[in-house]
Amino acid sequence: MRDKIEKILSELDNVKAQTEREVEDLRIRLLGKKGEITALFDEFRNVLPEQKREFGQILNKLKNAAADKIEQLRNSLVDAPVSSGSKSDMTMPGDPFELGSRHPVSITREEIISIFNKLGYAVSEGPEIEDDWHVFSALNFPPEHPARDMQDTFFVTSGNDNPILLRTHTSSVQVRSMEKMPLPIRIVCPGRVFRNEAISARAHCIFHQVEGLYVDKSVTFADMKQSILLFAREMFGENTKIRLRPSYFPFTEPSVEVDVSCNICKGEGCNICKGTGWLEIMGAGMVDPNVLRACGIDPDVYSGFAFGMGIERIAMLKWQVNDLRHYFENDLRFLKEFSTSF
Ligand code: 2NM
Repeated sequence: MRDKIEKILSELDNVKAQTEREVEDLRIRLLGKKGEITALFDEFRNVLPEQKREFGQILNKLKNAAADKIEQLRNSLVDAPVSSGSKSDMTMPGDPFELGSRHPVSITREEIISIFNKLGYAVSEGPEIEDDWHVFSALNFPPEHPARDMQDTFFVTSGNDNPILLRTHTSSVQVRSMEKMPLPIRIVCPGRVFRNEAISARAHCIFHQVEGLYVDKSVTFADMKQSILLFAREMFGENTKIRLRPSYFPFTEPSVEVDVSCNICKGEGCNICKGTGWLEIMGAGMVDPNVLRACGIDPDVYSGFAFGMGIERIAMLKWQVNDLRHYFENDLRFLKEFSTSF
């Protein structure tokens, strides 16, 4: 019996454990119902009466030493969970967390702006809640123009001679710039605009525009054409061609609609360009002398060109998105399609 006790004591001095399982196995082997120390207590019944005192003491010491050791091993595992297989393994790859991605409208807006930055245009911004003067009157809209109708424009206040409304284009920012900035002016105006329209695959009551304006002495239609061509080549590829069709806007004269050659079918005709080989991207024109005058600029000295495009439309052409509503629904399945762009 003495030998067995000595053996267990020396084992306790040297025992090590890596896991809680090993500690528990040791406890069961020594102190469990059929454990080695438990068995020694059974044997103790047969010890001679005169030796009972001595053996009783060393058996109790052994039992306490075993219990202490097990407690100590368990604590050392809690203090150092890294070495424990049942705790987290710090060598495992971390939980991935998803990075968000930029919205396609933001990506496109920044691409448009950066192209015009290279051509010397600064960015100018202004209020979304505007007055009639900056959205309509200064831009040569006649008093009875249909765009001034409740059907087309969201009004905040009505009734007085300069109602407050949500801007229907960012030309209002250009009016403010012409009123305040020193000449020459070369700016692009990105922003949200609002129109009282039924929502469909092609129209939305809120969308985004970039409008551009260049006013200086002797700015010509040829300057406008070349600037738009440079933009189109940067945006849609170096072989892109442009085509101007006569149009009408109250604020420009002459006015044009600008098409780019379809880079899907290379002009052959496909379902994106509806078989025409051309895609409409913007409106443009020479700023009407009435607009310059309304903004305090002498049209006999200065001239300018302006243009405007819908960002959603440019983004639809860029990525062949067929329904404008995707841009406003924030469906992650759609937004994740653009995650490669920074
Ligand atoms: C367009 C088309 C043509 C335009 C005109 C002006 C301003 F303020 F100079 F008169 N800003 N933007 C303009 C011209 C906008 O959007 C389709």
